[in-house]
Amino acid sequence: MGYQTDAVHAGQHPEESTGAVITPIFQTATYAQEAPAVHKGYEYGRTGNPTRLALEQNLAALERGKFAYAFGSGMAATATVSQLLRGGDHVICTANVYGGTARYFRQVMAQFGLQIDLVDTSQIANLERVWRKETKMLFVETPTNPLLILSDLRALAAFCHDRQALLVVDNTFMSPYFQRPLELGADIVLHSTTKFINGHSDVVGGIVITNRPEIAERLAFLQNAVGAVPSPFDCWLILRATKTLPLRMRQINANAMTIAEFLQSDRRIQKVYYPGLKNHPQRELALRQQLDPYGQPGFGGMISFDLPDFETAKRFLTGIKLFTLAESLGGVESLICHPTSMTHASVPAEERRRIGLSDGLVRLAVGIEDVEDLIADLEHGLERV
Ligand code: P1T
Repeated sequence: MGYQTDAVHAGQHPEESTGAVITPIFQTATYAQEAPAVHKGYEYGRTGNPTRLALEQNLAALERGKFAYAFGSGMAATATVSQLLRGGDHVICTANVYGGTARYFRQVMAQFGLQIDLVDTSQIANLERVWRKETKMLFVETPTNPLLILSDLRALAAFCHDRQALLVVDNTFMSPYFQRPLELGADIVLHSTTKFINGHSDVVGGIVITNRPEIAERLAFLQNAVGAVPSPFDCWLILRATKTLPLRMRQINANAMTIAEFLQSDRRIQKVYYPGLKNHPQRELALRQQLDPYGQPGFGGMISFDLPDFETAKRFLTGIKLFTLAESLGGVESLICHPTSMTHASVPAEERRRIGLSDGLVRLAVGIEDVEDLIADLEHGLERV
């Protein structure tokens, strides 16, 4: 089926007992059994839920994968994927990941004996430098949060598979509409569904998708054994949102391109980070790797730019009204954030400097509003710079 058809229909069919067109919210913790171990495929709400299953099947289809498992947050998805590993194993993670991901590996998994290196995964030489015989997983975010640095997924998949390690990709920033890492050779894809997939800033959730049956079996086990599962209502809200994912992503992408060009033409802004800009150092990779299901390139809705320092950024941010100052991204409404004091505050200052995340950096998550209104709002902020 075509991608938009899958977005609307995959995993869903009229409900059998009533004909309800929309998959119901099966708000139940448990299921009646006819006799011990005789049931309709559902035993207990943590183990399985029909609304959750519909969402999982829908998102598997959109990532062009076979198996998907839903979680209560993006971090719960990352945590469950990391439990595929054992103490003593070594993980390499993209240095400039979402701050919470770096915090999780450094401050939680390290306590369980996992060894971790954070490196710039855009350069394969960096992987060769830290690779060891214990390296079992490469955890990549592309483009990164918030500096929009890309990693070449096809090259990384070949590199990992030569060495019997798993390539895991956090695809939150592109959404499956503009990037499908399984098609490029990744073993596992995960998302914070809180972002573009749900797209309405009203649910926190996560999803993990794979094509490999042995990984799927272990993930299904962990989903039940660890239990970081989402509620049926949250699954239903996300399932409702994925029907419009292609429409939202196209509008977000068009708005973001216009805004990135506007920002780049303004002399008060030092540097704009957006892979769609002609001078982005990795635009050629973006054109190869970030494609919609119909083969058209897309660059997503995330834009960052440098103002001279924190004080200037603060003045700019207090002049903004339509973009809401808030963490998160991917909703229909535009958000703006100051990574150093907000999303990446848990990253040590020295590490932020090392990866080039300046105190004056501002991050936009562009929504679907009229782009003229968004630009007028940014102009108000720039008057204070
Ligand atoms: O917030 P949660 O649903 O647990 O997802 C964590 C997460 C994972 N991966 C990426 C790339 C993310 O951006 C996030 C969460 N990010 C923000 C809240 C933010 O404002 O960047």
